[in-house]
Amino acid sequence: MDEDDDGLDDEIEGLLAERFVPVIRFASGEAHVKSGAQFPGGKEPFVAFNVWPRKVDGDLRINIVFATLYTRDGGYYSHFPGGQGTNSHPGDSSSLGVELELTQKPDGRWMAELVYLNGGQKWARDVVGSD
Ligand SMILES: [Ca+2]
Ligand SMILES: [Ca+2]
Repeated sequence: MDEDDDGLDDEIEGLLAERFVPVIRFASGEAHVKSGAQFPGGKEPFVAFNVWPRKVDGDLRINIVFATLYTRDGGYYSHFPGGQGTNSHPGDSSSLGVELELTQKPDGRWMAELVYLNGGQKWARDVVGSD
């Protein structure tokens, strides 16, 4: 099924997003990340995604943008005037993106490999790894 009519099966979109969702780790003292059954996976952030294919020099690429949504920002920022926690506020969101390269193997199976992670700047796969 391709409900968004982008030429890529929506189930494949979901599988790729599940496989390539970035892992976000927090400091052990992070006090503002919420947990509970209301969050998929049991804790924040709530992650939504958008997947779309595109051609780059004849090769098939897949772009995925992950929106990471939080109920509260604890105001932790290393350079904020006033010190840590002074910019605390409800809600917060950011996004991360990945670009994947799809290649078809001789046995007919498709393989997806990370090309880069985009979190404000592009990080190539040799920097961030592909696992
Ligand atoms: Ca689709
Ligand atoms: Ca799509």
